[in-house]
Amino acid sequence: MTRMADFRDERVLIIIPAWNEEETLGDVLDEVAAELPSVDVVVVDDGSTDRTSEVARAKGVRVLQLPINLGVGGAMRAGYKFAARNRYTYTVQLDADGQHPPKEVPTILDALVSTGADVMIGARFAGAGDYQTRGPRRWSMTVLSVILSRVTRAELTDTTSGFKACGPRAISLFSTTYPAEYLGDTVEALVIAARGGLTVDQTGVSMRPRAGGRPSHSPVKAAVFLVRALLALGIALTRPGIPTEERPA
Ligand SMILES: Nc1nc2c(ncn2[C@@H]2O[C@H](COP(=O)(O)OP(=O)(O)OP(=O)(O)O)[C@@H](O)[C@H]2O)c(=O)[nH]1
Ligand SMILES: [Mg+2]
Repeated sequence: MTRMADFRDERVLIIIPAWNEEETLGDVLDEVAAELPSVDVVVVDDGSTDRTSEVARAKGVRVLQLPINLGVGGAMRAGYKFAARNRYTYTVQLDADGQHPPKEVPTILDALVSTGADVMIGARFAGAGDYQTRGPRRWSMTVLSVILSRVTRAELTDTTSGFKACGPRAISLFSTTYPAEYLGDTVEALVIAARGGLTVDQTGVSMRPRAGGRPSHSPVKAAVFLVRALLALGIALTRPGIPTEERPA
C-alpha cells in the first residue's frame, strides 16, 4: 500500500511578515524552532523602524528587509517570491505578533495535503479554540465570509485570517499576483486564487490575542474596513481575468 502524502517529506517555508514587532518576534521564533524544528523560516521585515531585523538575525533565520513599508500584502508577495525562487513546496504565513500558534501549523498543512486544496485557511470560528471578536469587526467578517464562500465555492467562516498555507500552484500564482493594496492580502487574494482556478478551503484552529505591540483594529477602523473590503471585492470580481501566462499549470 502506498503511504499517504505527508508535508513532512517536502520543503516547507514559514513566512513571517513583521512590521515593528521587536517586542514579540523573538518569542514567536523560539516557539517555531521548538514546535517545528525541520521547517525553514523567512522573516519579511516590512520597513520597520525598530529592531525587528536584528531580533530575527539574532535567532538565525533568513531576513528579507524591505526598504519601505509595503503593508502585509507586499511583504507576503516578497515571501512568496522567495518561496518560488527557492523551490519550496508549501508555505505557511505566520504573524509576528504571537496570534498564530506554531503548533497549529501541522493542522493546516495536514488539511492542505489531505484535501488537495491549493490554499488552506486556518480559521478561527470553525470549532477549534475560543477566539472572539464582537461588533463591527465581527459583522464585517460575516458579510465577507458569505460573499467569498460563493466566490470560492467553499464554506468559509474566516476570510480575514492571515494564518494560511499554500501549495505549489498557489505559491506560483501569489509570487506574481499577491495584492499589495490595503486589504488585498485577505479578501482580494482569495478572489485571485478562485479566479486563477485554485481551490480554497479552511480548517479550524485556535488563535490567541496579539502578545504585545499595537493592535491594528478599532470599531471605527472595522467599519471603514467593511466599506473598503466591499469595494475591493467589487473591483476584484469585476476586473478582467488573470492573464493566462500567470495561471499556474
Ligand atoms: N498592520 C500591519 N501589519 C504588518 C505590516 N506589514 C507587515 N505586517 C505584519 O503582518 C502581520 C499582521 O498584522 P496585524 O497588525 O497583526 O494584523 P491583524 O492580526 O489583522 O490585527 P490585530 O488583531 O491588530 O493583531 C503582523 O505580523 C505584522 O507585523 C503593515 O504594514 N501593517
Ligand atoms: Mg495580528
